[in-house]
Amino acid sequence: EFSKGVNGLDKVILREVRGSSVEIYLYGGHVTSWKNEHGEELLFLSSKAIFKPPKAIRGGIPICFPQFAAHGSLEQHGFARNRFWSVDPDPPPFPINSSDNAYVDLMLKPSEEDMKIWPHSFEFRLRVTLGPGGDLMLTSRIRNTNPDGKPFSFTFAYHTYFSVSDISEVRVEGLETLDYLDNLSNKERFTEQGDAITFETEVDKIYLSTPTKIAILDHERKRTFVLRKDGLPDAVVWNPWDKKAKAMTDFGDDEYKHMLCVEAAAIEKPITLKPGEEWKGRQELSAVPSSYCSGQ
Ligand code: TA6
Repeated sequence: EFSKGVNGLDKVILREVRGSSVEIYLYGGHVTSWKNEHGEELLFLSSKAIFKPPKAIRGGIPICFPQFAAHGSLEQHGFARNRFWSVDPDPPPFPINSSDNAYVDLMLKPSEEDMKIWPHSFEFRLRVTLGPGGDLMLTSRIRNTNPDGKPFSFTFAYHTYFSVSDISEVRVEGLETLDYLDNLSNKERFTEQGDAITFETEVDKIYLSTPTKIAILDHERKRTFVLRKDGLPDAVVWNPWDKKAKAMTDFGDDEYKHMLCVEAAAIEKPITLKPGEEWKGRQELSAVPSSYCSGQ
């Protein structure tokens, strides 16, 4: 259903019969809440998040498009997360459109202003789906609608902030032995160790050619997040830790202890679309009791 969120910003709430729910702000096409059937919040949203354009909302699932990170003329992580999206008037038939899903279709097209900083026309359709078991799915379809025959290239990420009880009790499985670019040492390329990743300091790594499934285990809450992705070969893992946390005005000093970003992305190899071509990038999140997932 539609309702008004913080500062009167429009948001959509999806509900599922067993009680799970998702909230999406039209500002940024930004998922800010994903609750399980017990009403437990599964995503991190900073208590100091600023719900005021042009600042991106700190937490949930920011959409990074047409660029991940900062280089060239575009602002950090592009501009999709800083724009007002609309409800898609005529969504394309999505294959996962089974009747027991709750979903909403949002659409973003560039404004005249946007065309000045990124001279391409596109249609970005985002479907947010809450499945019968409380799974959260995001499907992005981006089409090049340039009238002048020009292709364009972009990088992309679902910048997902997971809520965790205590970052020092969290393990990530699925990225062992992979190569990554370390954002903390000038994007130098390293190879990850052979066992699950744990956290005791700032991490900002872009893992390359990652598997379609990544698990984030929260020991204390006996909960495992499973991230499944399609069309998104890379995965960013980020925790700002204490120093960077203090430097962010829209982030509580201690909040780094209760969040971890694991971001399904396409970064190393930008995606190029010719006019008329469409790219699809999907991520599916589920939260399962840890016993279910250990050793899988
Ligand atoms: O997720 C990795 C990252 O690129 C970090 O380097 C950090 O900048 C983070 O994104 C947050 O970026 P933001 O623009 O949302 O503050």
